[in-house]
Amino acid sequence: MQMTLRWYGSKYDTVTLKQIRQIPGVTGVISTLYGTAPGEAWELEDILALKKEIEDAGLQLAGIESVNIHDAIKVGTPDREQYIDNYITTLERLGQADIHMVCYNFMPVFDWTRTELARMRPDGSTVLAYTQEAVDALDPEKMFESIAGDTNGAVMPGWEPERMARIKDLFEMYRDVDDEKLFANLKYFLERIMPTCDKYDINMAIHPDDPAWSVFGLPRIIINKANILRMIRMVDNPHNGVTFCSGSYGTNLENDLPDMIRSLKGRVHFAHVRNLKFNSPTDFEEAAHLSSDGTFDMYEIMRALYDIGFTGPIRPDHGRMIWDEVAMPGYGLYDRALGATYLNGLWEAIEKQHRK
Ligand code: DNO
Repeated sequence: MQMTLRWYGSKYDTVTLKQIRQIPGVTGVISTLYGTAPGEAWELEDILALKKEIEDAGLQLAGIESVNIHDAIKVGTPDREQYIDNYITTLERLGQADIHMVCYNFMPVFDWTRTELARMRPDGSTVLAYTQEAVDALDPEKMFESIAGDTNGAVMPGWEPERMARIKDLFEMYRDVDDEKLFANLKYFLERIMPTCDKYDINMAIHPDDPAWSVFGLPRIIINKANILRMIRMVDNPHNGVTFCSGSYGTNLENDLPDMIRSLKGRVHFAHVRNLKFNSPTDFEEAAHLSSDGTFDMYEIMRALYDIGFTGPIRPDHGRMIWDEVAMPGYGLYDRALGATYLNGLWEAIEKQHRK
């Protein structure tokens, strides 16, 4: 595996490439062309400029998170052809730039969903949190406003204000889309892009829906072992793979995370590893990465990744806000650096134990 950190680019991130370079064992970053809209074909020169900036700082651009999917593709409207063509152009240019991992998601309307961005924990750190009760009491159109005050001035990926302004229309677009339609539209998209992925050796890594259940009555399909295996098999190509995100699949306590990883051998192209602490099955908060701070056994998660021979990029996921840092919720420097170091430590121990 290659340890990386997500980086939002010098225009948007409070964390610098120099700081990332100084975290022991972190050799790459995961980034994207922030400022592009879903559906646009990316320019090769913009991709190369991002790559050069990262390489000049002594790091590698280890993959893209995300190349977002236009809603026409998820809904399956006739204009999806144009947007798939644009997606293919972007993939070709990424391939030409020698980039081989692309993370994306297939969530309708909302990307990841949290009801609090700064819940205080007993140690004074703040974390992202979710309660089903809060979601049930909320008008979906008010979702964005309800958390907007806690973003520390950052634009949250997936929650861009332009997108939230169209929320009513988006809900209308998805009115007739159920799980089966969403699966069919995902299959159609994957079949169209796989030849390009084969040509340029690009691993597509679908991100799970977070939380791993339907919110506001919208269909959500990338939520559990049965569905993810269905997705892998319906387009049976090694480039059709997953982002294994422990914090997203882990929102549903019925998901056995190490078992899911083992069942996805050869198809885990990217890993997001973080821990959650449950106060009840429908109330959870993001904990430190350390197993004892939350609910998951992080050693078992890392061991499963090791056992399947995982070689792709991995990143600590959302961190707590600690030491008075002011940054994008979940994406400060300090706690993610602690997370990377801890995950590297687990990996070293597992590797050495295995060699004995
Ligand atoms: C949240 C992230 C997600 C993820 C996308 C992938 O912090 O994990 O926004 O990047 O769902 O497309």
